[in-house]
Amino acid sequence: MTHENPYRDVPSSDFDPYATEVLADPYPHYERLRELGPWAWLERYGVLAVARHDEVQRILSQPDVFCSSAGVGLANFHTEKPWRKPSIILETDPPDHGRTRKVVARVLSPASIGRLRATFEEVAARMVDELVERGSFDAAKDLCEAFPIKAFGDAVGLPAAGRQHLLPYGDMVFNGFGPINERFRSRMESAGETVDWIAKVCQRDALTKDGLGAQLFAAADAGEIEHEEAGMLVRTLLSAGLDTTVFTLCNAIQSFGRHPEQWALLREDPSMARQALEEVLRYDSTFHSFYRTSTRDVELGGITVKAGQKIAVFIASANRDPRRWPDADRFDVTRRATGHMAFGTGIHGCAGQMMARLEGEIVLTALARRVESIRLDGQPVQHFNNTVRGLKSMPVTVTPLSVAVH
Ligand code: OVM
Repeated sequence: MTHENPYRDVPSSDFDPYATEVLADPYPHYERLRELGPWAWLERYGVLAVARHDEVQRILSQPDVFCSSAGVGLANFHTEKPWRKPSIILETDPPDHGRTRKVVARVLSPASIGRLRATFEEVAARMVDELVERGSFDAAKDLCEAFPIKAFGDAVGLPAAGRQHLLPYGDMVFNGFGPINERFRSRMESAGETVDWIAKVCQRDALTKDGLGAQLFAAADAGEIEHEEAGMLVRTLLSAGLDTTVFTLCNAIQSFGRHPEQWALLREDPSMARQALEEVLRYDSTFHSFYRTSTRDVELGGITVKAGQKIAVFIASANRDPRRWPDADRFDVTRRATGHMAFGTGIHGCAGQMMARLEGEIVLTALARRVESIRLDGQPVQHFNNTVRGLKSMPVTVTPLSVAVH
């Protein structure tokens, strides 16, 4: 089925961002989309799309005109029923958004998460020591999944049992921003137990007394939000905080495995870890696309967008736009990658980005201090999801540095 293009000045495209072969390697497709012009009409889904850095940034910087309360997925909450209760931070607009965002921003502030650094470093050191000892392992499972599930899970204050539900839940959420396709449906078939466990651990009595979850409930005690809202914001931490960091770690190790000369730069100077992580996020963004909906007729990029229009925003494409980035397709940890939009931008820009950076920096630093070289043993196995890109398996062999750098 194709949707007729109501925009005279916008080229139509049969591009399907959710096709398996596109998800396998989206970048050539993004290039064609950017070359079509500032806008494209995706006839398969009946939405406008932007894929260039400039338009992506403009749209995300005008939350009053390009709103989130109609959902940030393909589904329009004004006309379709959301598959779960909308998020009270992601899928809301000002002024409602500001109240919840303020609480989450404090819980995830640099000062708050700075207190987690020493513990995170111990967890990473222990895991990486053991893996380097083994030599060959599945970097996706044994490190990129294991680290956030342990470190972030403990930080939130989750019980140890049941954490195997975290990644499948995120997989549902991120598939849910796309169409109701086979990928979403097959994930939902086994949803029951997962959703039940998530609901249970969003309750105060399931959480430790000193974690990030408890801090959200303390904000409710202080009258900043309702107690029920605190539980909803714990759900946000669990929705947005696991698959994203897991896949970012996967993409980092994969990029370094494929670019040994870049690994050599980081290994020689582990203090580059934070900068290198920014380049990973630019070059191989985890989050690929989400949507905004226009609240009125508005001119942008040479057209008049009609009120109530769903717009697909390809942030991973903006991060490869040659109009913004010299040699955009080159992975180069020495470049200035700040200004990438892997975390979005504007008032809805990732609230957990400092947490993500902390986790990424700590894992990369732990590796850089111990690992001479990373060899990918065969092709990593991709995890296919409608919105986020990462791996489910990445067999590697690492050689230890003869003298560990500390
Ligand atoms: C939420 C939520 C879920 C997924 C992603 C996200 C990227 C937020 O439930 O609020 O931010």
